[in-house]
Amino acid sequence: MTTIERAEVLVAGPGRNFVTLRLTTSDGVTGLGDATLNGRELAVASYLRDHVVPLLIGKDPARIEDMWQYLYRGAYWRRGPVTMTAIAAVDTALWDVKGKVAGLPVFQLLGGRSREGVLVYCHASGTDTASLVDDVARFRDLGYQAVRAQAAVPEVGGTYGVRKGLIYEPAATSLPDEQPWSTEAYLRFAPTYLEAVRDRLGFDFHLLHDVHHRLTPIEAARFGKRVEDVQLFWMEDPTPAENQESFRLIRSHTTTPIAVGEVLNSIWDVQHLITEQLIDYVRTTVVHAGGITHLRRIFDLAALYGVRTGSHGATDLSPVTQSAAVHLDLVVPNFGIQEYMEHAPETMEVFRSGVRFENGMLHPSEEPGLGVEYDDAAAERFPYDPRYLPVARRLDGSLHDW
Ligand code: KDG
Ligand code: MG
Repeated sequence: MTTIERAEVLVAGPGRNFVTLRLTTSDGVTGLGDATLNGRELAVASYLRDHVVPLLIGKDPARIEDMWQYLYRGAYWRRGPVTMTAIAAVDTALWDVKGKVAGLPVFQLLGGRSREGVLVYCHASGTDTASLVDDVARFRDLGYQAVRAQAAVPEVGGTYGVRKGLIYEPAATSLPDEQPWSTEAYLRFAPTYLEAVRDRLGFDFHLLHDVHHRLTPIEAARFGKRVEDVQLFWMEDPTPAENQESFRLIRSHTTTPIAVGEVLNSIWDVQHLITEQLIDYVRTTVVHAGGITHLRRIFDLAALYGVRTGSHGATDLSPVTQSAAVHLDLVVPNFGIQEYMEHAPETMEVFRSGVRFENGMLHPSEEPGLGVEYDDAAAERFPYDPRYLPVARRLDGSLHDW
């Protein structure tokens, strides 16, 4: 019987930090899984190295579903970002292996194409309204059909989602940066820049906005209602989702579509949001929600309730996750959109990926498996360097949701 012979946890910082699991079978087939949890990377590396790798050696790599159940139920301690990211890495690597063994790209194993490409949205930002509008126009010129728009709120300086250079990277400091926040200033300003984008550039593209958990439910309801004429594709994470019930209040006040899920890790975390139709798009991802196997389960549940997919795809999700997402997006009937941020050139030196962008869409490679290779020699040049995401403080000094 073919077995898993080797499991390596690879930690490197090419442009930013990534944790990657590489499995090698007794037949010499390798598979990659992303295990990156931004700002908490080594917790997952240890979970894998110390508690999962010993369980993998000698097991049958073909039994993906059984391995998922073994790592989930067998741990006794369930759910949470660290556990679900570790399970995701194993699951993704096993799908990569299965594809290579079968000689087929993973999307073929998942049921084959439902569409020709995967519609993506990119990140436009600006330090004020004028520079934001220019940035949205620039992305439209590059062929993007969907653009997320964020601008710095004048009264509070730096704000979530505003790029410094060409690459947006919020985990930029060796201790968490402390950023000021004023809900009042945001609520006054954000609707005006979204309106300016529509006034200048029209309605023939999708416009998205990420609230990034900054509002209470009633504030989010007011925001959603205020921007209805802008016709957002979605407002993302209008309020923290620990309390799934709070979305009922937002829903009852506005027709602006709602997207939630990038920090959620399991089907149970999104169960009521989906079955009670409190959201329109579910943003759970391969890497933080238990891998391809579990994400497919979430997406299938969502399909029953008319909820579409819109997976997280920021740069802290490695090119392995990006490729796995594109394979799954190509197949599921209720696909909505995929987030896409270009990785830093250093990242792409380590992860050789066959995913390509064309006319506002991503396309997977036709190579067997996921079509991503890890370059060990390149990774050696980029050691792990601890980085934290910022925190947000209200103007009175108290901590806010970042
Ligand atoms: O690690 C956190 C980032 O991935 C997150 O802040 C990005 O909100 C985000 C998004 O929508 O891409
Ligand atoms: Mg987000």
